[in-house]
Amino acid sequence: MQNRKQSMEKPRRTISRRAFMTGAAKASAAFAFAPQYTLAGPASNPGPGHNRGLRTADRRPNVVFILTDDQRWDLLGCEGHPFLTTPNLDRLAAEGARFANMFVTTSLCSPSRASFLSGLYAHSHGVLNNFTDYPGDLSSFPRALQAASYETAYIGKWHMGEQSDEKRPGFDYWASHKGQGKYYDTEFNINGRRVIKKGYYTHRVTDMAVDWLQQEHDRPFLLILGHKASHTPFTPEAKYRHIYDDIKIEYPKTAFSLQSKPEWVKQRIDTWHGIYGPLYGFRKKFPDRSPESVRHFAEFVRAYTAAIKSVDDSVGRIYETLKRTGQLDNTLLIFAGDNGMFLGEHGMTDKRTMHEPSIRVPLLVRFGKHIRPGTVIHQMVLNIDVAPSILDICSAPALDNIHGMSFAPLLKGRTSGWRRSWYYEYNYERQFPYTPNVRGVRTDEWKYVRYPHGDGGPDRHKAELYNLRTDPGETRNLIDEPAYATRVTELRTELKRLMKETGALPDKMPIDEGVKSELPEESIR
Ligand SMILES: [Ca+2]
Repeated sequence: MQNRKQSMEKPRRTISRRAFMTGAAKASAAFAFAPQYTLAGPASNPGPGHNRGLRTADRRPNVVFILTDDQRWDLLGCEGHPFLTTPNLDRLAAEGARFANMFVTTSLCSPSRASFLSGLYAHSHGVLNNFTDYPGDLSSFPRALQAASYETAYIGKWHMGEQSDEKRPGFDYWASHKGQGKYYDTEFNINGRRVIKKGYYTHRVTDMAVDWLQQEHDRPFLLILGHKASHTPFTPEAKYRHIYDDIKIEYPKTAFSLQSKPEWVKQRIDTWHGIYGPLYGFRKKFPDRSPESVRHFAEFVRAYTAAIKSVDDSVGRIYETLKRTGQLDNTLLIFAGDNGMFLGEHGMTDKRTMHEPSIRVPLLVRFGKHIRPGTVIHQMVLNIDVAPSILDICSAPALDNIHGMSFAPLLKGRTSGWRRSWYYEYNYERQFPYTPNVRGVRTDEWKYVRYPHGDGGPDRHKAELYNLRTDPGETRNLIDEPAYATRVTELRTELKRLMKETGALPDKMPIDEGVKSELPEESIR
């Protein structure tokens, strides 16, 4: 049962029985991709990089999970990007499945990463900002796979707990670093030994991943590869730095139609997270509303986009390594982003809000013959679904009392019982005073977002209502139109139901102190 006395700092990890029934219980419904395994005796067909010691007929799948940073959903060739090409990522989609409606439940790095690992909402796992580590006593899918005798490795950006690069629970092999890392010459902690990896981040973590994959593994394995790209400070490698110099880039139209939006959206436009602000250093004098200063915005978009080119190359190397070592078709290969990114929509940069460019992320899944090539999943899938899905597909014991659902049935075309609505949450950060407290609900057709003050009184800002079918760009906020009053009432009821179901009530959050023009401290930008 929910403990109503728990403090804001104390994460709430218990959820209602109903939540359990709609989440974990469905997730644990029998849907075996892989046969139950038994560990076997001596290797029958040893060779470099091949699984050894498992009877072929009983072999469980390997898992390779690649996570990028701040890559929005359409930063992919296969999503119809106007100039970016991503042939290696497109191949995953062509040979497996692309999730066209994949969302994060909190659009912020660390909270979302913790949701990917745990299958829980931020209010339950407790990683509510970018400075909190993943709780040492909290279960995760890597810990569950390790307990099920998987060999586990984490390579790359972890980004939960700024000050520690120590090996986290659940991993046999560890190569990560403090905080954000750097695009060049990052110091890694590799199983307790600190080494500066000279060169470009994306390639160095890929080198380590390829080396690890090529080792002999006598058990099925999990590799998580965490990329720094395409997070700020956007830094493409030299060979891609100028590939988009000739591409003309302008502010999107929605930046100039804020009439129906709440006031905080209009205030954000001149800040650290707005298009007339400093643009993460691409603009030196700000705010700058002059038409010609769009050139700084264009440079920012080009650099952000070009940084993904190296990630695509990395995915190609991982793919080829799996293929060369005979593991490709027995590996569940998952590619995802941890949160979205505004490229000027509604006058915004960054993420955190509940608008589509912030909450939508890529999700590609390849798993040999188990997924029909070119599958496109349209159901709404969430970051909290990844952990239960991996455990389900690997026939590993499910995590108890989580919020996510296994998407494995969707890969087989079984859509009945899937969610039709979901809850989004974000808490105001004093260090980044450009986004309010956000509580919202999204369905296939509708989105309703409210902005609580945090003091239990009336909301701090006007709410937002969008019909996503007729207005996917969220240009017309319908909240003030009397014709939609009944719809608002329905969505408010649904929001409350979802919050109750996920154990989010009573709802605790900081006080919203409003949008401010000050820049964040330099050390946390
Ligand atoms: Ca991120």
